[in-house]
Amino acid sequence: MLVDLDYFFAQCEELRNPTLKDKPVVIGVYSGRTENSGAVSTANYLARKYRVKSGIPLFLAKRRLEGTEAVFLPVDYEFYRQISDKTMRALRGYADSFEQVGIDEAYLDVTQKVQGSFEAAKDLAQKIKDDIKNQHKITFSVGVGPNKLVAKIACDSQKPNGLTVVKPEEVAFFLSPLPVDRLIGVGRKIAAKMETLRIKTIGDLAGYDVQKLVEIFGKNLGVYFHNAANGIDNEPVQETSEAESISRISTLKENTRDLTLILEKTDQLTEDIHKELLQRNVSFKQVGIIAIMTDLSIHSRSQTLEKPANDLEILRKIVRELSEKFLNESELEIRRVGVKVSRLGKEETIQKPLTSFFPTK
Ligand code: TTP
Ligand code: MG
Repeated sequence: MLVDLDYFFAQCEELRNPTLKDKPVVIGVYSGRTENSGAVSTANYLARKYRVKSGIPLFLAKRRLEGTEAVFLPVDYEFYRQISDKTMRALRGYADSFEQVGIDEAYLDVTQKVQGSFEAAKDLAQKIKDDIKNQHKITFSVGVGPNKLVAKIACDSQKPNGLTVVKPEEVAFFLSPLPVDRLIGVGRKIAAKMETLRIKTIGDLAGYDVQKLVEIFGKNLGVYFHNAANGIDNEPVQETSEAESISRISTLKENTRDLTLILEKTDQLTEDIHKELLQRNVSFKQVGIIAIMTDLSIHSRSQTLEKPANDLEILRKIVRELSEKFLNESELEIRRVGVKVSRLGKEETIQKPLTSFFPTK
């Protein structure tokens, strides 16, 4: 399966402000030169109706949305990363192996889970969509196929909130009418070159003599195009490891050296991190704080524990000690603070079940 979160950055903004849902929403990368210079990072589907999409200049997006209730927001990558992490962690639990690609996409190998059945895979995909919608209020599109290549194109064919299953015997029928540039690796230039060869669709490419493709595009690309057009792909889903640390960072209400104000913020961050530790059932062996000062310099302090822990009180105590110590060692006011736990371990390795302490016969 390939899972691709819907209009991701804009969906995150809707998540924290649901009143945006019935308005066109545009997330912009503002270059800062003038108020409107920059490009569209993404837009929700309402904005896309006005031909506003990733990559177009912001001034053009503004013009196309003139007279609407459109809302323009700057990218808040940290927030999107948090939503992404949470969603990816949930998705991971449904897969035999899991490979995240980019902030809003992941491949799930579910072959074992569904014992090779595409019917069962479809049901599983629907269940994942429902579960994650209920728990995290996030929607996404899923493509199910016999390999990564087909799953990806299947996913792209129906968005947002889509579920598209392409069984092995349907691959040729599904792929052949699509334009060649739907294949990864066929960009504008190559598509133009192919058009001169009268190759417009994936079907045209699939039927094209492979020797000729090799002559024109070289051995690697030529063979790749031939295989891809025929839906052949043997790339495994490559397990990506879970993040080895959990961190949170936040801007203080005002620049300050007041320990109470700082601890108020770090306590919040600490609680948040602790929730995630419990959710993931992991312990930590290292605790750190990060301070960004008014001159934007970044400082960190950390402490390593003798034994792994997962206790909120321990975590809070260390964060408080580190913060106090850091304040004594610095002079500037603090602008942002962060907390980080690392050297994470699976909980069962530290806290054995009670029964394990009973003598065994
Ligand atoms: P995509 O998955 O390509 O786009 P999307 O999630 O916004 O929309 P959908 O999947 O429903 O078609 O990209 C994921 C995020 O990456 C997107 O929300 C914003 C960011 N992005 C950019 O910043 N610039 C770009 O040109 C693209 C394509 C994406
Ligand atoms: Mg997406």
